[in-house]
Amino acid sequence: MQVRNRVRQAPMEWRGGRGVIYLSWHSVAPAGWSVFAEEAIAAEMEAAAIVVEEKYWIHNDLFLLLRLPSGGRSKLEGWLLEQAIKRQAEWESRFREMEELPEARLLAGVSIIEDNLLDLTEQEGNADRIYEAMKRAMVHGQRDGSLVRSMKLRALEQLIAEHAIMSVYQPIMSLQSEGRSLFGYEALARFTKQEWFAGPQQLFAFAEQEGLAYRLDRLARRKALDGIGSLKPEQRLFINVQAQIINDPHFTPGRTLSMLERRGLSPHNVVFEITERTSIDDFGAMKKALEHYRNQGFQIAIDDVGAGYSSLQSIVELRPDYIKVDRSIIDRIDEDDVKLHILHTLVQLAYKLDVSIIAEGIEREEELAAVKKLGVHYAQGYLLGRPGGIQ
Ligand code: G
Ligand code: MN
Repeated sequence: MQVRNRVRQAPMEWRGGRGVIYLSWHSVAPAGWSVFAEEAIAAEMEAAAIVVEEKYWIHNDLFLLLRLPSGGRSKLEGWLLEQAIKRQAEWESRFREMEELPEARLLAGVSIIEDNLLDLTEQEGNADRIYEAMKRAMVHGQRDGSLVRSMKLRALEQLIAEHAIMSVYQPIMSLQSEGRSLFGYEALARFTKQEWFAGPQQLFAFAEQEGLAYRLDRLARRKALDGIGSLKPEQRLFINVQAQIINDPHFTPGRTLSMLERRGLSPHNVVFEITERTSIDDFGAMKKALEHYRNQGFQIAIDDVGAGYSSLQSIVELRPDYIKVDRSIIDRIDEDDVKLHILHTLVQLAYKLDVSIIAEGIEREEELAAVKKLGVHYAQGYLLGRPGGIQ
């Protein structure tokens, strides 16, 4: 293995940070890559878009040593990631097209060299730091999609730090009396800044993957309670909590209680909707945690029943007060006998267990009529009300 290009001495006057971008084609031997890359970099330099201080080729892997603008580490990291993502995406698509390699993937990673305070003219140490940075960029780039993941993580951390989250409320209607009456609302989190995520669900899923689910959930719960100023004492507020949250030492009712009391409400107004994104593996611990809340008057709903990841076991083990039937069962239920049978069975079960059923995702009058006819107690969906403010 031969490393071409030697480290050149950096100019005296410059004291900004530096960063490395690593680029490597996954499982192809890209014949024209080095010519392509050299030309692309020359064009970038010409346009003064980036300053490439040095290029290092190791076989077909390319390491670019870039000058970064001045600023704190976080700002430099954001800038470098943005530059890298742009080049990775653009060069990948251009090179794929040129070489007719539609499947080829360009892996990319970055790292920062924190040397702004050091004298860059000191050759010794400088080369070591560059080599260490090359290794870090290479490790970062080994996983497909590393740059985007890092960007998402930054965006998520920023969102949590800035509390860039709000709550909207979707009405839940009672079907038990003639006509429809308002039973309560489900609080749904909305993010004010989420350019890196398709929607709230993707954001929550990513947070879970990165171990930030607890913090995001806690923030969403607080925001949900912040907006309930006009909830009436007889109305219920349904708040989503992920099943895993019971492991969170901060998940204690104390704060929720005092927040409710300040608003003239009590635990009887609040229903925790348990969502099973991954299966619950310790029902014992879950039951114990929920017992604590129930003793204070909070109620429990099992969310998304009938969807892939939610199990009947949670109904057996947790004995909820409400069962929320997933909208996949409700969608066109009036035209599907199997769906009707499933809901009918769940309704029978609910009556036997003395539990209430809520049908989610009602979008059409026919669906509403069908669930009402089966004896479903409550309904929610765009037909009955979009997520919005509390009326
Ligand atoms: O999993 P959970 O039931 O908490 O999901 C709530 C999500 O479903 C929210 O993002 C909400 O906007 C959405 N939603 C609510 N009602 C409807 C509906 O009638 N149709 C569809 N497609 N989505 C709905
Ligand atoms: Mn829900």
